[in-house]
Amino acid sequence: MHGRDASPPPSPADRRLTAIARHLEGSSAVDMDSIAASPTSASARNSVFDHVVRAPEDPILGVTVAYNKDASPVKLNLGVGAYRTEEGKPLVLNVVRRAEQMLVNNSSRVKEYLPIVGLADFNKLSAKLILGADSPAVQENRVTTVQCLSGTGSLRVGAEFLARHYHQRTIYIPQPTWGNHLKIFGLAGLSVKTYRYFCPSTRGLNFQGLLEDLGSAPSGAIVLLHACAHNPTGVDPTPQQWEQIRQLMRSKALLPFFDSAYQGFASGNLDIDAQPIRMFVADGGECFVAQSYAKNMGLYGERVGALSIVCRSADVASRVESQLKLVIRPMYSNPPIHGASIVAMILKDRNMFQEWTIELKAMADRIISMRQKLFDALRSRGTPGDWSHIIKQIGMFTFTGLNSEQVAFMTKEYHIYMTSDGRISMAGLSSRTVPHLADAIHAAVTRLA
Ligand code: PLA
Repeated sequence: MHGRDASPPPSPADRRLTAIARHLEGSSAVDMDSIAASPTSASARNSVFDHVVRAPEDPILGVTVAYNKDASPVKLNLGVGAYRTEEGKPLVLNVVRRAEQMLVNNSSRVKEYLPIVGLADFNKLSAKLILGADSPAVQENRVTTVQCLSGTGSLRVGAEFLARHYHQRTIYIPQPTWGNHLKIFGLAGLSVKTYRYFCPSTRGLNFQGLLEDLGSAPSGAIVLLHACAHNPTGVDPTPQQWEQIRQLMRSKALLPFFDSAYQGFASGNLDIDAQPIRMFVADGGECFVAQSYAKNMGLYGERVGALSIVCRSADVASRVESQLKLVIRPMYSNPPIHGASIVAMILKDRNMFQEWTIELKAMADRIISMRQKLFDALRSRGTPGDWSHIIKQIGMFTFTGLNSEQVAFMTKEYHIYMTSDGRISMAGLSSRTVPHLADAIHAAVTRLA
């Protein structure tokens, strides 16, 4: 066997993935022959990776990289959606600290591997949290839930499962959407298309466009839906619009894949924010849900999340789960235990759950109060334009309407860091920093109209 290439020749699917990966890395196809033939310096000749092109930073996480390099005392990071206190500090919830303390004090706890699908209690409780404690789908064992690496990992495992086992390989994602969606689903081997979602002139939902695009999607296509607090627009359908979307999707057998990264952050209430998902589950049809505890429990770096697949029978659900294990095992074998143990403890204990909902509501309320403060600050400066969308939009972000030139100006002159699409993380603002942001926006829109 030595010296033989054991791998089979690349399949068309492999070649497609490589092409996507190259594209995402920011490099076009690489001509290996011309590299081998071209004269190179002695040191460069030594590397077998000479052809590797420097990739651009991630459009969201790269903002933090740039922010960290800035020495200015007034710098402000409104890029990544991470909650900050009024003092501008990251927050670990009291209830999370308490749960961690109890875990540490319990000497009977060990660090064995979890099963491939993760912590059983965590999975059951996560399904109930998103689908409702009295959900018939949960009671009838029609839901399979697997613990995954936060929201991203849950989306990726769901995407890989669909690419292997679902007859339709096209997924529709909203335009715009969280930037990682395209990459997650594309690299899993699905063909990604967009549906109209946002109307720049009204800064609201393009409901007509959405209905038209989903209405002309091929039967069976997968549709990615943000459960609440749409990222980056902060614009959600109304309950009546959700009902129309549901009817249209079910009539065309479109498969809903919900991304729930902000349960509790939109309204401050966990049940209200889960309502769109529960509407789809209540009709008895299939549904995918990716849940993240990054934001609502502040467990960002612990990477805790879950993928639930609602099926039509318990038998199908258990077969689906057996295949999810085959997806997960060669990816990361099994998920980490610590974060899921914290979540399970909080969801299981009545008092801790109650304490969590209060802390969650306080985070949501602080974000809402920042919206009002920023709106008032722009109004008092007489900043040109209608800024009412700041108070109308929902969740962690405001989609300001600032263009990339204005964003670049604010970063250069005011040391304010945000994504180039004009999205700001309201959770990163405080009463102290609102005037600085308002000054920057005012200067940007008056100088670079
Ligand atoms: N889905 C949506 C809609 C998100 O906004 C995010 C995170 C995730 C999934 C994934 O979160 P998780 O894997 O950490 O659970 N979006 C952030 C961070 C907050 C990021 O880009 O990774 C954002 O700033 O948009």
